[in-house]
Formats: sequence, C-alpha cells, structure tokens
Amino acid sequence: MKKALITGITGQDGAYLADLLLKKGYEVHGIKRRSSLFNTDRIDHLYQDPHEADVRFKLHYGDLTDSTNLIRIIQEVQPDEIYNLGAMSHVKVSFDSPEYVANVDGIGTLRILEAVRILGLEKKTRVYQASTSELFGGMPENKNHKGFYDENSPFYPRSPYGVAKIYGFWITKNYREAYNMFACNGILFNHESPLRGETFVTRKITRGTAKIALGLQDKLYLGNLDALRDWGHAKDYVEAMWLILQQETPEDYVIATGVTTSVRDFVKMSFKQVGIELEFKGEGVEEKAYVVSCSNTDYQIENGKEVVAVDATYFRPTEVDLLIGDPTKSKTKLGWKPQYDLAGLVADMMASDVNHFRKELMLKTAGYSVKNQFE
Ligand code: NDP
Ligand code: GDR
Repeated sequence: MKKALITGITGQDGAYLADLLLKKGYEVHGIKRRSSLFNTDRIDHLYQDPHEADVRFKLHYGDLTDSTNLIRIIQEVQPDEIYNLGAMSHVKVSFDSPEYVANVDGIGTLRILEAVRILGLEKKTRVYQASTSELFGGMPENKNHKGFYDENSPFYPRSPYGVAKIYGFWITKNYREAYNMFACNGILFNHESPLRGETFVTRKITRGTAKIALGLQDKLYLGNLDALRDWGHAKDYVEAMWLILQQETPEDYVIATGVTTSVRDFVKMSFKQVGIELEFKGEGVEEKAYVVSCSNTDYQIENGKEVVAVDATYFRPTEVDLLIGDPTKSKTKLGWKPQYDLAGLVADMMASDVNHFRKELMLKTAGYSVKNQFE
C-alpha cells in the first residue's frame, strides 16, 4: 500500500486530494496546524477512529515553519509521495504579512525537500510542489498581453505571495537537478469549488449571490471587476497533481483550462444561475450592478435593486490583470482530462451555497439563529 503525506490537508485542495488518494487505496497522512477552534471541517467526513483496525487516514500536528517537526513526521511516515500544499495562499493578505509568507510558502518548501534529503529518502519519496500561475504574474507594461502561459513562459510575480512561490518553484527544480530527486512543480491556475475559502473572489461571489437571492444580505462589495482569471474545478486539478507524481521522469506541468473570464462575468454567471439577470453601470470605483429581472419565484428581489458595488479596500498594490494557461503538455503527456467547464463549476458552487443558506434562512425564520453567543 502506497503512503502519501499531504501538507495543507485541511485546505481546499488537501481535502479533495486526500479523498482521491484514499479512493485509490493509499494510506493518507496529513499535517494540520494546531488552532484554537476545529479547522478540519473539510476533511471530517474522512476521519477514521484511530482505535479501529486498518486505519488509512491519519493526522499529525505540524507546521511548515518548524523543520524539526517536519523531519520527525516524515521519518515516522516514510511516505512514497509528499504533496506540499500547505501555504498562506491569499494573494492580497500576502501584502500584509510578507515575511510570514516567505517563511511558509518559500522556505517551507525547502524544509520539506531538505527533510527528505537528511533522512536519505531521495530515492524513495516523490515530492509534489504546489506552484502557481501567480509566478507568471504579468508585466505591468504589457497589461493587455493575451498570450497563453505554458511551461516555458517567463515569470514576473506581482505579490509577496508570488515571489515566495518563485523560491518554492526553483528550490524544487534545484533539488531535482542537484540530488536527482523526483520533485515536480504543478503550475496550477486558479481552481475553485464549494470548498474554496470564503475570501477568494469566486466563493465570495457565490456565497454573496445565494445570500442576496434569499434575502440574507443586501449587497456584495468587490474589488477589481476587470481582472481576468483561468478558473477550473479543484476536483479536476488534484487528479493532475497525482498524475504528475506517477510519471517515469520528474517534470513540471501547467494545469489550466485555457479559457479566461472576468470577475464581472463570473458575477453575472452566478446570479444567472439563480435566475437573476444583472446589468453593470458606471466605471472604476463607481461601477455597480443592478437587478434587471428575476425569473425564479422563490426569490423576492425587485428589479432595479443595487446588488454589487466596488470597494477600493479590495484593490491590490500590484495586480495580476490577466491569466490564461496552455494545458497542452498536461493533456498530452499526463493524459489529464478535466470534467468541469466554467458553467459546471459555477453551477456546483451555487448549488452548494444556496443549499447552505437555505438552511440558515430556515433557522433564522424559526428564531434559532444566534446573533451574540453571550446573550
Ligand atoms: P487553502 O488556503 O485552502 O489551504 C492552505 C492549507 O495550508 C491549509 O490547510 C492551511 O491550514 C495550510 N497552512 C497554512 N499555513 C501553514 C503553515 N504555516 N504550516 C502548515 N500548513 C499551513 O489553499 P488551496 O487548497 O486553495 O491551495 C493549496 C496549495 O496550492 C497552496 O499552496 C496554494 O498556494 C497553491 N495554489 C492554489 C491555487 C488555487 O487556485 N486554489 C492555484 C495554484 C496554487 P489551515 O486550514 O490551518 O489554515
Ligand atoms: P488570486 O485569487 O489572487 O488569483 O489567487 P482571488 O480569488 O483572491 O482573486 C482573483 C481576482 O479577483 C479580484 N477580486 C477580488 N479578490 C478577492 N479575493 N476579493 C474580492 O473582493 C475581489 N474583487 C476582485 C482580485 O483582485 C484578483 O484579480 C488565487 C489563490 O488561490 C492563490 O493561492 C493561487 O496561487 C492563485 O489563485 C492561482
């Protein structure tokens, strides 16, 4: 039975990957951080009572800033595959905590690779590094560059997150070349799902849309509506991570859909999913979206209502204007076949959020929702 160790197992990708590897018959180990509240919501359904026989899912306390604990866990687990997904992954927040991001996302990758080397596991343990399209970033003087990014495109990161991930990318490549390790970068473009963190733009939009439609929220405030992203489904992307580590030779791969869409159009698609047509008017910080029509009788929302506005707080000091990837290599070499297109992704996320907030509405209507836990 193969053993996998996943850092960042409590995150969006960690949860989907753990599920996939368990289905493939792996013994799955995950590193979770100690937190004051439970942080295992996304993987609770995979939990197995450690007192039972044949447990194949095990969690270990750890942190990418602590090399002694990484060495101990890797020594104990002796994994065949390590998926380094742990990171402070929010681009905007990385401007607020740049040193921490460098430590976790950059040096954290080194700590994993070095632990494998110190333990003499270079020949046994394959390492996947969660690299990102933020490496490409975008050149400010070339804002309207419409080219597709592939494995040979130059990097120009636009945030402390992107810069930290550049270190992770190169140190992975360097350990592959210097020590002959099976260490690979998956350069993944944005991927989303019903498990996506609530402060990333897609999930913020699908949650906001569901709440507005159900009358639980008045308005949704967003930042740059012009940003263009290549959005795929996380379920498809974790399959690619696994494929990357099953090849004969270690290589780096771009994982993307090849389609780019603006934040504004993602908003329109989400509202349309619940039968609400929107019209955007105005420019820059003055831009707003209004309801044009609502074909779903479940929702009491009047035409002309302002439901989206821009709040400059969400603008970034430096922005990545446009991302679009070329997945030719991953499709031909890995045989990677994504199941979801953007419409399918939006439908999946909206169904999940509408379902969730319908329950909240029922609790509120019945007088069970608690406003202040000290009351
Ligand atoms: P999430 O933010 O959902 O998950 C990040 C995970 O990392 C969480 O489990 C988090 O733990 C953990 N983590 C954070 N800090 C530390 C630390 N100091 N030590 C150990 N673990 C830590 O990210 P995603 O699942 O979306 O992304 C997975 C990886 O892929 C990340 O490295 C991200 O940068 C990268 N990536 C993501 C893309 C995307 O579109 N989703 C695209 C390209 C790359 P906790 O739950 O306790 O916060
Ligand atoms: P990104 O994702 O920065 O691409 O990084 P995010 O969803 O945060 O932003 C995408 C684009 O939307 C614009 N935007 C907003 N973003 C957020 N978060 N909140 C808003 O209100 C908002 N309004 C507009 C942003 O400016 C941006 O242009 C994600 C992360 O998962 C990274 O870890 C990963 O490496 C990359 O995707 C690929």
